[in-house]
Amino acid sequence: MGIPLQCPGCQQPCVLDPFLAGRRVRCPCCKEEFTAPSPTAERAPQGENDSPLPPPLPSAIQSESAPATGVPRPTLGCDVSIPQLSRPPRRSRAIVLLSVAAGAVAMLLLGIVLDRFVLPHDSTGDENAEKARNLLVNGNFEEGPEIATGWFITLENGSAALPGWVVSQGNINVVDSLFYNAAGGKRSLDLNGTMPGAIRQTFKSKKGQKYRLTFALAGNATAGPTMKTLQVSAGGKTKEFTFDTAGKTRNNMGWVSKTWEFTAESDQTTLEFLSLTPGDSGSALDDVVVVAIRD
Ligand SMILES: [Ca+2]
Ligand SMILES: [Ca+2]
Repeated sequence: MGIPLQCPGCQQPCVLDPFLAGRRVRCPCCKEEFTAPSPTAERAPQGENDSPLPPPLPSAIQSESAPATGVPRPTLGCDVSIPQLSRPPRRSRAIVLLSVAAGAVAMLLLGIVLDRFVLPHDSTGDENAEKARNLLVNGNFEEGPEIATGWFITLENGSAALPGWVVSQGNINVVDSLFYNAAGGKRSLDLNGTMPGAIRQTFKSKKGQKYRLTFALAGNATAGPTMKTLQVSAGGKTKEFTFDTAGKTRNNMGWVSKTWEFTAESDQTTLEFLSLTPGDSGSALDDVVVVAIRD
C-alpha cells in the first residue's frame, strides 16, 4: 500500500511506494528533491490545523509502472513513476574523484621511475654514434705493435709506434687485456712506463668550434701511489683527473667514463694526456673520443 504525502515543493499530492520510505526522492512534477517520510512518520498523528494528505491515487496507476522483474517501481501521485535517486552522496563522489586523481599521479610517477631507472636507454647507440664521429685516430689503442698475451710493451718519448699518437714525455706502456682488463677491446695504456709519460695527438679542428672529449679512466694498481692523476690539455686549457685504485685489481679495474669540453683556437688542435703520478704505475687510459658539439 502506498504512502500518501504532499510534495514540499509544488504541493502536489503524491502516493509514495513504501519501498522509498526514508529515502531521497525527486518529485516528477517540480523536480524537487526531498526525503520520503518513513513509515513511522507517516503514522504520526496529525494536529487539528494540519492539512490532511490527499487520498491515494488508484492502485492501477501505481502498478502500471511496475517493472517486468516484479520489483515494485516507486511512484508518486503525479501519475509519473520516479526512480529512486541513485546519485551517490557528495562524500562518495569526492572519494571517487580523489581516487582517480591519485591513480593518475601514481601512473605518472610510475612512468617517470620506469623511464629513469628501469627501462633501458639506448646509451650504447649514442656511444657508438659518437665513436663514429670520433676525430681522433686509434682512440682505443687497438692498433699498434704486437704485444705478447698477458704482457705489455714500453714506448719511449718520441715514439710514434701507436698510429695517431706520439709519446711526448717519459715513457708509457701499451697493455694487453690479460695483464689488466681494458675498458674496450684488447689493449689500453698505462701512462707510466717506468716513469711518468705523456701521449698526444693532433687533429683538424675549426677555430672557435667547441669539442667534447670523453675517455675511459682507471689506474694501474700494481704499485702505488693509490691515487693516480693525469692532466689533459687542448685548446689552451688543462684539466686534471684523478682515479683512486683502492680496492681495484687487474681483473677489476673499475673503469669510469670522463668528459671534458674545450674550444679550438686554430684549425689544428693537439690533445695531450700527461701523467702526474710518480713511479711506474700510473693512470690507465682507453677509448678516447673527441667530437664537435654545438654551443
Ligand atoms: Ca682499447
Ligand atoms: Ca708501467
